Amino acid sequence: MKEIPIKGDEIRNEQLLKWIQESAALCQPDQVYVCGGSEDENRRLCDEMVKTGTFIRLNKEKRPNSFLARSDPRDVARMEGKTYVCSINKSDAGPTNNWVNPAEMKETLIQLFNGCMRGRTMYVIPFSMGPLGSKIAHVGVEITDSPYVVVSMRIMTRMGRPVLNVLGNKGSFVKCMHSVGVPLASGDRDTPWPCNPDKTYIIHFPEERAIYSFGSGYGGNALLGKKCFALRIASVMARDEGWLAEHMLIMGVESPEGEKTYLGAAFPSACGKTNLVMMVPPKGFEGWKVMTIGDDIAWIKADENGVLRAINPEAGFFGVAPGTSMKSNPNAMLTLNRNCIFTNVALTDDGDVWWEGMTDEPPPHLIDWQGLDWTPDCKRLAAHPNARFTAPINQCPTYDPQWDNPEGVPIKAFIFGGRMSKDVPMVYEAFNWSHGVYVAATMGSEATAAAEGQPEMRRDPMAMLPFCGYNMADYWSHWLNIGRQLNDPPRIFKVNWFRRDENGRFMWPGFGENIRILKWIINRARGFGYGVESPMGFMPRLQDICWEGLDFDSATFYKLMSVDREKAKLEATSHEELFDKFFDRLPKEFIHHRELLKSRLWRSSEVWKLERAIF
Ligand code: SAT
Ligand code: MN
Repeated sequence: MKEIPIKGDEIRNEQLLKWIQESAALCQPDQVYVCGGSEDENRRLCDEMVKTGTFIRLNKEKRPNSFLARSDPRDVARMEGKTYVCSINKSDAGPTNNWVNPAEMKETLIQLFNGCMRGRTMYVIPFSMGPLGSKIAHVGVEITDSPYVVVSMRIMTRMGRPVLNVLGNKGSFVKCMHSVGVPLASGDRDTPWPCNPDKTYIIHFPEERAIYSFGSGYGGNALLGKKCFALRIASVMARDEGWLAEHMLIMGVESPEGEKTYLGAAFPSACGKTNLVMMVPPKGFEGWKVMTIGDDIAWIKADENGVLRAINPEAGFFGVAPGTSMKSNPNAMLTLNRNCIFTNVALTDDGDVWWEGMTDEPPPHLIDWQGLDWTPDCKRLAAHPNARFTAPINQCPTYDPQWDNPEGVPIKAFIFGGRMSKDVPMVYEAFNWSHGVYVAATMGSEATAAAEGQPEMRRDPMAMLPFCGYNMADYWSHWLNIGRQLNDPPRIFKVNWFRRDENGRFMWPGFGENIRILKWIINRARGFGYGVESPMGFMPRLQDICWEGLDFDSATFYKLMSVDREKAKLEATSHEELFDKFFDRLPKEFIHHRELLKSRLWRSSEVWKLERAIF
């Protein structure tokens, strides 16, 4: 067999060297390149991609060091139907994950990967999820044949030589193997976005802490540090080791008195986590500061004092571009002014980017995400609805230097939110930890563009449905257990910014105004701040929210907060449908919480009306 040269940084870790050699023998690339992560290396890869047509260099004055990539139109989002969790026992993957016997899946894998990198370079990307050397962080190594993945991982993670140093000779790492699945015969011309949609597989072996992804080059399918490692594999590591890996943003909110509170908030993909985490406090909230630790994933561990501390394992944003504007999210726009990768957005005539919602008036002419001429009257979207930006976190004006603190930040409250146009109130607080876990486990959300082929509304427990690497019922038990071990567990809140009126209009302005709700949450979490008991949990009355600077109609507030008792009964009853799927492992507490909720709802509404403002 021909010897495949290994170029780039030197590998001293025995296990890693062995894995590289085995992978090269299987995938048969022309060469292997170990990424050191330097500026020079990045420049060279970007220049090469400009030559091959994968990248279009954007206007150097307007967006220095930034590029546009257009994916194959068949490869534009996460593919949940092609994602597998291959635990040894099927029941450990649970009813919400696709499962195939790992031995069988490995046979498929070997066939898929055999020779799959012919004619290409195999890149080795050492990366750390979390601050280098942090006790909460972990190292991964991604092998890929996509230079787009390399430069994206350089933004999204701490990547390169320093990670090899942390790994040392004997350290262990999560194996992340990726191929676009399009080998090249000599003389073949490559396409700008090679991919293999018919043979796409995103496979996790939780016990081995290994990931194999084939056929897609897009986002969470290919940047394996993100959903595959930091959520699916890490959730299993967290179960085994007693911590939490969550689909949560981490933000700090500082009051004018200088009191800083950190919150973790879970929302399904494309529900505005990036907007929330870098919001601009509105009129009436002068002196308040919002600081950004992360917009997507949190790793959370109790310290020796029993305080939950969180790190953001990532180093970049992979955010939804459409809808982002100087009005909706100026801090995101300012983050994007240099050193960014844009995927599937439109190109302006002066070499800049554009997407729906960026400006009130679209430019008169664009090249759309598929490379076609576009004018405002052509009735097509200029950017794909799941078009994304990849940007370094430390360019964000609200960047919190605590992001790189290896100890993490102390979490005071957890917030869970879905996208629900009706029936779910804007905010309430769970009665206690286990009730909060129940509320989070039963949350629902309406479909977004981030994943292909979702039903209109689905239950998305903790926003983890597509990301939990093990049986969801065990995951709930794990959450319950974590709470039991804490002296003063964070308070748990449920929010819904997306409620609409009879005419389909959003009832709540959202964005910066959300800080009014956060302020109530923070006050409650700190043990003061008024709330009344309702059948759902504690709720603020109109006078419990700070309305300074906003003229908000009280009737709309009560509408936002109201719950139709009959619908709430139906909803509580329908939790059974979810629970039935997990009958053998469902935490018993959940049955009790459901019965308690029902009995609260079944009480005469007159009583509630007298005692409480809302129901
Ligand atoms: O999984 S991705 O990172 O591609 C997008 C998402 O679901 O948030
Ligand atoms: Mn996400």
